[in-house]
Amino acid sequence: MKTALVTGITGQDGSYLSELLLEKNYKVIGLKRRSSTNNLDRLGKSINHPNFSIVEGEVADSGCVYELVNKYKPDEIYNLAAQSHVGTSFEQPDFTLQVNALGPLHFLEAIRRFSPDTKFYQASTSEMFGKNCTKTDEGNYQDEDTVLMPQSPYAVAKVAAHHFVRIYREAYGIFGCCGILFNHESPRRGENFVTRKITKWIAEFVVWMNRHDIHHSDLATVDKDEVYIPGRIDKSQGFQFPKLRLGNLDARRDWGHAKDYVEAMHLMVQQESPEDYVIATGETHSIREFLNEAFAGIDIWDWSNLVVVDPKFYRPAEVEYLQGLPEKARDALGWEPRIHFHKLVSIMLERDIDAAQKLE
Ligand code: NAP
Ligand code: F7E
Repeated sequence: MKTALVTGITGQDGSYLSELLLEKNYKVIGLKRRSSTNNLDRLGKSINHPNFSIVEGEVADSGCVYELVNKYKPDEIYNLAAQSHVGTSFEQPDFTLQVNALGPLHFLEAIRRFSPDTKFYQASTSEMFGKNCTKTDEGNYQDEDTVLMPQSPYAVAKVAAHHFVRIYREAYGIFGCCGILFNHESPRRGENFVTRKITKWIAEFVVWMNRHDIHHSDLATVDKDEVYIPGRIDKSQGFQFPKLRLGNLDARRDWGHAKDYVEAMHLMVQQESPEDYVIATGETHSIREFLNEAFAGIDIWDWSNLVVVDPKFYRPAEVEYLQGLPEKARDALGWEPRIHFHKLVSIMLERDIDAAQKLE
């Protein structure tokens, strides 16, 4: 039985990856940082599995990481722990660098010193491409050869980690690989990422409409300049609903489903030699298109008076265009995404509506 240490176990990807590895008969050790509240909600399917355990640890603490790697000497380490919010990285650049760049360095150094046969997976990201894409007559895209041009402290930290993995691979022969994953979402996505923020808002809005007997025809009269969507009875508290406040609606992302993407992580680590792979769907959509698709799911075709563009959610520097070309992963790993944009939006919306209705 193989042992895998998975950092970031409480996050979206950590939860799906732990389920996949347990299905494959791994012993999974999940690394969780100390927290004053219980944040194991996403781990419902793994937590009571006999081959699953949790250890507490902090990836920015080198001593802690060295001790863990030396103690368990796992067959595989999947380093998913990160301050993963790009917007937050502008407010906490120093902390983001410590966790996202030094964290992986600590693991590589621990592997070099104490467990050289351990295989290492690093969660790299499409954010590393930042402003850049490869331009062709057929269209623009990013792949493994596209030059990295990060646009945020988050991305700079991830680029540093990406190069650390390459250097440890070349200098010390460590099996280290990086998955350059484009945005991937799911019903378990954090609520302050744009996709989940939208589907959760719509779900709560639907429940509010039903509770207050608001009909689609009532929405036509909602004033674009109002902060709230008024109810039919009066405008007092409870009879009004705050509009959805978002930032840049024109940025484009290549969105896939996290469940598909954790399979790619595992496949990369099973290869003979360690290499880096772009993981993406190959499609790009704007936030506006995500809004169109999600609102269409509740039969709203014009959402312009329900959504407010709030500069508070703009980033000091933005990544405008992401569209991955996952040809290498398809050819070498046999990996292809099963869930594309339309299905992804409907899965997320349905799950959020279910959850909001249960809370009623
Ligand atoms: P996520 O839901 O935000 O999960 C991040 C995880 O890291 C959480 O478990 C978090 O713990 C943990 N963590 C944060 N700081 C830590 C620290 N100092 N020490 C130990 N653990 C710490 O992110 P995700 O979407 O699952 O993404 C997983 C990884 O892939 C991240 O590295 C992210 O940067 C990268 N990535 C994500 C995407 C995407 O679209 N989802 C795309 C490319 C790359 P708490 O629960 O305590 O906060
Ligand atoms: O933003 C715009 C925002 O925060 C997507 C992380 O998993 O994927 C994720 O990073 C776009 C940006 O994801 C709001 O400006 C508009 O253009 O959902 P996001 P992200 O920044 O792409 C990459 C691959 C990672 O590696 C990261 O870890 O949406 N946007 N309005 C908004 N974004 C947010 N969060 N909130 C808004 O209100």
